[in-house]
Amino acid sequence: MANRREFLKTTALASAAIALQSFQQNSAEEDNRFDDKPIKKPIVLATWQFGMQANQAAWEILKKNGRALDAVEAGVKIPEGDPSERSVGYGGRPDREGRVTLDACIMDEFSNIGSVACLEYIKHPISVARMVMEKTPHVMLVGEGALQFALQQGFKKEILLVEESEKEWKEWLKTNKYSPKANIENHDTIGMIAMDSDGNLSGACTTSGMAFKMHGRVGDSPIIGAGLYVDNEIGAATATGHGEEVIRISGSHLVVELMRQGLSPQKACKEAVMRIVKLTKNRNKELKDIQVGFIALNKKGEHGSYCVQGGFNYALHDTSGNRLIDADYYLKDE
Ligand code: SD4
Repeated sequence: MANRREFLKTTALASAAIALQSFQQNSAEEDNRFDDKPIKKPIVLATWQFGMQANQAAWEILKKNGRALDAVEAGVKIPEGDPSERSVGYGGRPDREGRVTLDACIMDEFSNIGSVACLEYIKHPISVARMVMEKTPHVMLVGEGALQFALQQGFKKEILLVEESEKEWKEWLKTNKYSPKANIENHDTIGMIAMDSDGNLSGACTTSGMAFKMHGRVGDSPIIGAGLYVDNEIGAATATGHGEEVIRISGSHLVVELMRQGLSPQKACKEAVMRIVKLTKNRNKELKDIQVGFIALNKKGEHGSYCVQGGFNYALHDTSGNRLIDADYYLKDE
């Protein structure tokens, strides 16, 4: 009997020791995911050159330990409100009917989402998207309904078509064969992703979309999973370029899922672009006519980007300052 008791005691102790060891191993593995370097935060990334100014506005909030959500909204409002930025918000190029229609979405650390598409007359679609997120039971409002909601919320109705954009559109009407063209050097959707000092992630994406698009056309930018995706456990990604191609692969969601599988932000962006490359070739379309760029950030504060063709860059602001980084790209010397 004593022997049996001894045996049971020893076995119980041994199982407890094994359980403890395995718990410690699991915890160590968990920790190892983040043990290389201390996480550099806060941090904010935004597409294109105008991301520099946008980052500065976001940084004002992040440096005071503000929330990433507030930072990304404040950040993208800079190009939205600037009439000289002709592909976002006020001043954006119109559709082929001469109407400025805006797309935007926002996502926070709790996976709250809000979006507006084909919204006219409102300078800051990102703030309307945030209100859709915070004040409605829905996640997306479009066209007339989005405008109606914005006006109810107190947004001002304004003419967004500026002289320059109108001139360009009239010129385009004369010469273009009615096929909307994505300007490869000048794809200027702003997508911004940030991690605040609490380590929480949020993102925002806003655009006037492809210049001279068909009226009613919606790109990737207001579509959660395409133009933007945030998973507070893993990371965040956003896209710029030909929305049709980004939507085809659910681009930003794909980048985040690739990071979940262990890829670095850089490799995840590259893998997503390679998916576009493959599908374009399979569909016998010309890759040289396409530009798509992704930027991504993971929970370790690592970031990366990749695009189809050269010329895409992104602005990065962390505790070492604000700078512009050229994205690596697929179509070299072709
Ligand atoms: C869209 N992704 O509407 C946007 C376009 C873009 O510069 O990035 N334009 O498809």
